Amino acid sequence: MKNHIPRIASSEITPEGVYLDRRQLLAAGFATAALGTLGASTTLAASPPALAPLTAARNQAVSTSDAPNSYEDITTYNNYYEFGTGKSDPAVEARDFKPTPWSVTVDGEADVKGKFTLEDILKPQVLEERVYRLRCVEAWSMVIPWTGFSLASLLQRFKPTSKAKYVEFTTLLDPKQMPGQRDAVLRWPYVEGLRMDEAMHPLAFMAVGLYGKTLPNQSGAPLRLVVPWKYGFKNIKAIVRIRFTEQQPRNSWQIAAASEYGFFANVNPAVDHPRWSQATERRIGGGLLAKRAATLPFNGYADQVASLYSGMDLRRYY
Ligand SMILES: Nc1nc2c(c(=O)[nH]1)N[C@H]1C(S)=C(S)[C@@H](COP(=O)(O)O)O[C@H]1N2
Ligand SMILES: [Mo]
Repeated sequence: MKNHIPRIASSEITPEGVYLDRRQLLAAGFATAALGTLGASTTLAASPPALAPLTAARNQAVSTSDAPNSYEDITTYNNYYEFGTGKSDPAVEARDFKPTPWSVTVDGEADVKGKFTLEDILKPQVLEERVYRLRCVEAWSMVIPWTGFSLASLLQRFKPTSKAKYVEFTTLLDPKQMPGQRDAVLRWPYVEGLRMDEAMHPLAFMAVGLYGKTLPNQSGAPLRLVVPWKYGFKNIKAIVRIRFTEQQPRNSWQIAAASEYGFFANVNPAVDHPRWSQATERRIGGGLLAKRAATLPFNGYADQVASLYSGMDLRRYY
């Protein structure tokens, strides 16, 4: 596949985070818009939109040394039900999705509320790269080099009030662009949530890029959550709303099947899904004969996050 992006060695030697260059974003927007009008060209129409580079230093302290999956694996094996339920559907069905212009509405228990453009959101952020493991509830895993910024650095700007106990995220609702939303496979729009202390944890991340480039549509462009110690479904894509709440939000998978998917969704090899074991996982890209690996508590991030749940019965709060 033409889009296999080689690892950018400069990210290892850049001494510190680089402020996002506004021109990078504009370039991304223009690239997408230009493709729309030049769609008559067969080569262009057949290729995904050109994705602008996003330069950022790797945060080695939080990055895994596991080998990252290939760009091709990461962008052709996706769960994104707005674009179909098959793993290879989103790469095809999300091709014409428009992630620019974009804005995010912030409301609920916060002092700073309103509608913010993606540029507003990105302007003060120092982008960094983090290589995180992702463990899907379906018992497969990947290793993904994201570019983005800490979720806490974004949420603090909205000055959540003392009543804000949770934060809820919502994906765009647009059945015209998202054909999967014409089917009732889930209740739309897709909703996810975190407890405030989880959201403020330094590992919680907002991604705008992948492999040193702007996020491709199937990966959740232009803005998606990455919470590496939780099952993949918490990592909500194409976020248009952030709401601070006193009550625990009801997330889409819990609404769909509460006995199978909980609110916390912490990766836990000791608590099986009612229909399959969570004890092991298959690393995507390892080939069919590759050995399954043991799934680790909190997906291997227990040292950093287990204390968030001390005293909680994780069989009950799955
Ligand atoms: N809006 C939205 N976000 C979503 C999903 C979805 O169907 N819709 N699927 C989730 C699931 S089940 C997983 S495993 C991850 C997959 O992220 P990836 O495709 O970037 O690997 O996205 C999550 N975020
Ligand atoms: Mo998943």
